[in-house]
Amino acid sequence: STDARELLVTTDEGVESFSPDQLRAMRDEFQRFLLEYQFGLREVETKLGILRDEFLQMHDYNPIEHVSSRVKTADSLVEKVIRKGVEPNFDAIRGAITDIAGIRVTTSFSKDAYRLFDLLTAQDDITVRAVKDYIAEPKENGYKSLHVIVEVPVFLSTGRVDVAVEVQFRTIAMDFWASLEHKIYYKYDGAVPDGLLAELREAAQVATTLDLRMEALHDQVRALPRDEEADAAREVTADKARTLLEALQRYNTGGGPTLDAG
Ligand code: 0O2
Repeated sequence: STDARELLVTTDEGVESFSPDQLRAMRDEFQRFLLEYQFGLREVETKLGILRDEFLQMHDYNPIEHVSSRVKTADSLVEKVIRKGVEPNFDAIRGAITDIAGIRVTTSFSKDAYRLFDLLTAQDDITVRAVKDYIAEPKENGYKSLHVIVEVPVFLSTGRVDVAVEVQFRTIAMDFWASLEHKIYYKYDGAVPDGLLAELREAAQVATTLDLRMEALHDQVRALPRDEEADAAREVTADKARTLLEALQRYNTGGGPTLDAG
């Protein structure tokens, strides 16, 4: 006789039953499996945050517009396991599905996408598992993005695990295009009409042209010599502000009203 609370699962091999304790253990194992990917994301996000802050400090320039990240939902993971015919055990899933943890890095310009890719993948605790450069070689539909699967070590109480994280680098224009294409693709359930596909390809061309023109403009502006007159004016204003501050400090400490900052 079977405990009423047991779960019966029908598989090709017949009917299997799971007790509540077994189900709880499976749930805990699944949660722990996904948690490793959360930690992997955190490690890579920290690395990207450090690169961004250091860039700002050293070059007065922020190469990152936006970072978003997600761990695949259980539903979407199960769907992919079935679609790809992966053995339903954690080791097989770990090996076969490399986008359980995903980060998207949006940059202003495509050279920043490559620069961040180089800086991240050069770090000696990062192992590169695969690279797909859809910026250099866009997909047939016009999709552009630089993808890399990296492995990052995560240190748990039980020891080290190397976690796979997919990082996608793309410009704002590429991201705008990809989000729209994604929505259209899902709306038509994959069967997008030919006319719309052609328009999407054309829009991808426009996005590429925009990227190139914006990058050229940006390079021109950065190559301009600094406006020395404006620098001098800023210096005078800063001097006046300092004098005023000193006068106010003297006033506060009883030195009397000597507000002669000019
Ligand atoms: P989601 O919802 O973003 O997670 P894979 O299916 O991942 O095992 P594949 O297709 O060879 O293998 O991987 P690839 O080419 O690196 O693409 C993976 C991800 O890139 C996709 O994840 C999308 O996020 C993005 N991507 C790839 N091609 C396209 C495209 O044509 N249009 C758009 N909008 N995004 C694309 P998912 O899991 O498909 O989707």
